[in-house]
Amino acid sequence: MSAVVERLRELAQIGRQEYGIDRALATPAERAARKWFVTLARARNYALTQDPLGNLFARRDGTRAGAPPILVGSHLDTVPTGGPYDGAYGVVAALCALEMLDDRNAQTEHSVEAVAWAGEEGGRFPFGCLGSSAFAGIIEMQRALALVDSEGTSLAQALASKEGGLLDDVPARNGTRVAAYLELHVEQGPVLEAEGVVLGIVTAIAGQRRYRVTVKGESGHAGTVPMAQRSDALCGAADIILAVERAATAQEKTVATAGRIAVEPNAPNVIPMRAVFSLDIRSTVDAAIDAVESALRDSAADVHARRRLHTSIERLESRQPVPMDPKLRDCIGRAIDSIGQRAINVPSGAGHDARCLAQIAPTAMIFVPSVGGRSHVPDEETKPEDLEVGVEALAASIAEADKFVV
Ligand code: HGY
Ligand code: MN
Ligand code: MN
Repeated sequence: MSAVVERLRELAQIGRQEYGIDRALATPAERAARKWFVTLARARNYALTQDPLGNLFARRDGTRAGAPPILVGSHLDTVPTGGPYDGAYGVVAALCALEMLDDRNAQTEHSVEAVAWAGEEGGRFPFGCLGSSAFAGIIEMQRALALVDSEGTSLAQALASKEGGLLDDVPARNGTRVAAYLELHVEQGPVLEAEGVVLGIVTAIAGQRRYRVTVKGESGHAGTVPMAQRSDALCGAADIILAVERAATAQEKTVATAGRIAVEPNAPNVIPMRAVFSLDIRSTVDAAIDAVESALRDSAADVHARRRLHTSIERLESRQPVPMDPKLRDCIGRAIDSIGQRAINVPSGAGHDARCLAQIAPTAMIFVPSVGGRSHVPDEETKPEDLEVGVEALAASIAEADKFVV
């Protein structure tokens, strides 16, 4: 069994729950995954560093002193019911690619660092790609550390804790210079499988906006308040969610999801007085997101008039679509040719740390197929042979990028 397959099986045991894998940022399971990464990297004497958010780097030295490093990686955290490949594959494959360069005595001018970015999923602390956003200067480090989870614990407190915090024996990282960034990831969509192709070169990462929507009404006795006199916050939230669904469906290549909802007082015989829900709207076309957002606002006004409800819409994140670097994509294309493989261009509907690194360095991504296009589910699957081809493509792309980047 290849190293990448074996290691992913091992990593999948860390944070395994009854229904999938749960490794939220700065929890014992996610910290254990970071420790696991350190053990593997230390076995090859890669120099380890971490930054204040828990981003973790394992460096294989290059030959040109002072050259900025090429970073290669992804994330170890998962959604609460995650599968074994989203993020984990890109981190494990980065280490395997460095080892492949070692075993082939392949020197690179640039140092190459395998990276595990902290908090990509944005599930526990409300900001996606948190570690890579801070690294790329998209969010101030202090603002990131001040984010709080649903229990009111700040990221700073979580990272200072023994059970989920920074690793004791890993020195601090200095600086954020990057020559280029490469990320290998499972596609999490159906295109490669449908086309019967093993490798995809990502063209762009979809734009994304995340909101917290609060609908306030009036509670009352479920048995005595006539329907016409109700200001039912949950019914209002349902109207808004369905209006957003209709608006997204009407747009090309646009999706919208209300993935999380909390109702107060959340009692079966009390009319809901408050409903708070998340909204995630994405598209490769920014104007399409605008259209869905205006449908959201129109629907909020409508439920105010019709149901006497008050709605507040908080925009938590707003990301433009991010094109991948054309020259680095060409590098990947040449590398894939050199290993006798074929690739197609494919957009990414999912968000990735690469969209942050693209703000500070030439950045590109490689996909391998997801069985049934499924991800963010426990039965997420990619064939072992495809995982292995991805590592070969990544190692060849590192060598090719090393010749091209400054
Ligand atoms: O939500 C996403 O697209 C990513 O998996 N965090
Ligand atoms: Mn991911
Ligand atoms: Mn994900």
